Amino acid sequence: MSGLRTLGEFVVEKQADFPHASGDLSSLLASIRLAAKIVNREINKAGLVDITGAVGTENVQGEAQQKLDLYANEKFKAALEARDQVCGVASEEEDETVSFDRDKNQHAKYVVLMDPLDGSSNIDVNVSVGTIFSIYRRVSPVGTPPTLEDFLQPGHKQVAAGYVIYGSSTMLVYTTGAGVNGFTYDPSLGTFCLSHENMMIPDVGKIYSINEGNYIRFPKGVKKYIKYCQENVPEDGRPYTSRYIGSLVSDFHRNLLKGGIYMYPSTQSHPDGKLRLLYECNPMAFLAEQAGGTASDGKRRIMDIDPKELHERVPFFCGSKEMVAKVEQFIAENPED
Ligand code: AHM
Ligand code: MG
Repeated sequence: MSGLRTLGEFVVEKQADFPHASGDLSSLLASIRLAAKIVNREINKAGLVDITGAVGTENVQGEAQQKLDLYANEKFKAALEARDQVCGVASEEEDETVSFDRDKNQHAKYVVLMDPLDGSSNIDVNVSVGTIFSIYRRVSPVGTPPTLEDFLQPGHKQVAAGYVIYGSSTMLVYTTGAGVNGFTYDPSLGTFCLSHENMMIPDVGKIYSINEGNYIRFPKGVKKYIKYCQENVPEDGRPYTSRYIGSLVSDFHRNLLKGGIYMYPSTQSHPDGKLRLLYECNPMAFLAEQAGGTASDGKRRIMDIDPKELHERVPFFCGSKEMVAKVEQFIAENPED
C-alpha cells in the first residue's frame, strides 16, 4: 500500500509543524503506544483466564492473576515513567496523584491523566474496552515534584488527548489540537498504521447513546430529548437509533464515525452523573471538538469547567454538534424544581 504510515512516523512528521517542539511529546506518545500494545496482548488473552485460572487465583505458571484494569494501570505507569517526559500521573485506579521520583522525571514538563481500562466490567462478556488519556503541561516549576494544581487544569489547556479501543480491531485515536487521527493496530507487524486521517464527526447524527434503564431518574429536559428522538423522524425519513454498549470509548468511537450523541446525565441519586471530568470527559471533549463536534455538561462547555477535585464527576453530553445543542435546548427549557 503506497500510503502506509505508522503512528511513530506520523507523530514525528507532525512534530515538524511545531517549530519549537523538543520531541518530548512524540516520545510521550511512544510510551502510550507501547503500553497499549502490552495491554492489547493481555486483553486478547482475557477469555483464557477462565481456563487457566480466575482472577485472584494463580495461573498455570504459578503467577497470581491480576485484574486487567490494575494490570493496565501498572503498564501505563511503567511506560510513562521509563521515558523521562512525564513527572506524574493521575489515574482512575489511584486515589491520589502519583509523582515519579527519578530526577529525570522531576525535570519533565508533562503530566498525564488516564483511565487505564475504561468499561472494564465489559471484559467478561467480550465487549470492547478502552484506555483514555489526557496530557497537560505542568504549571509547577520543572525540577520539583508535581503538585495537585498540575492535574486540576481545565480541559482547554490539554496539550494532547486520545484513546485506545481494544475492539474487533485495536485502534489508537488522538489529537494534539490539530485535528483527530486514528491508527489501526496490525498485530502481524506489531505496528499502529494510519487508517483514519482527519476524522470528522457529522454535524447531525442518528444515534443516541444513553443508559435508558435510568430513565425515570433523569432530569426533565433529558427525558424530553429522549422522547424527541423516539417521536421525530429526521428529514431523510429514517428514525433515530438507540445504541448503548456501556463502554464510553466504544460508544464514543462509533458515534465519532457515524454521527450521534453520547449522554450520561445527572440522576436523582448521582447529581453529578457518573463519568469523571479529568480523565474521561475532558479528553473525549477535546477529541469531539477537534473532530467538529461538541461536549457539554448540559449547560456549559466541558473544557471550560475549572476542576476542583481529582476524581470529580460531571454530567456529560458529547458528539454531533446539532444533537448536543438540541439536548442543551431541552435542558434549558425544562429547569428542575
Ligand atoms: P468505569 O470507569 O468504572 O468503567 O465506568 C465508566 C463506564 C463508561 O465506559 C460507560 O459509558 C459507563 O460507565 C456505563 O455506565 P452504566 O453502566 O451506568 O450505564
Ligand atoms: Mg472509567
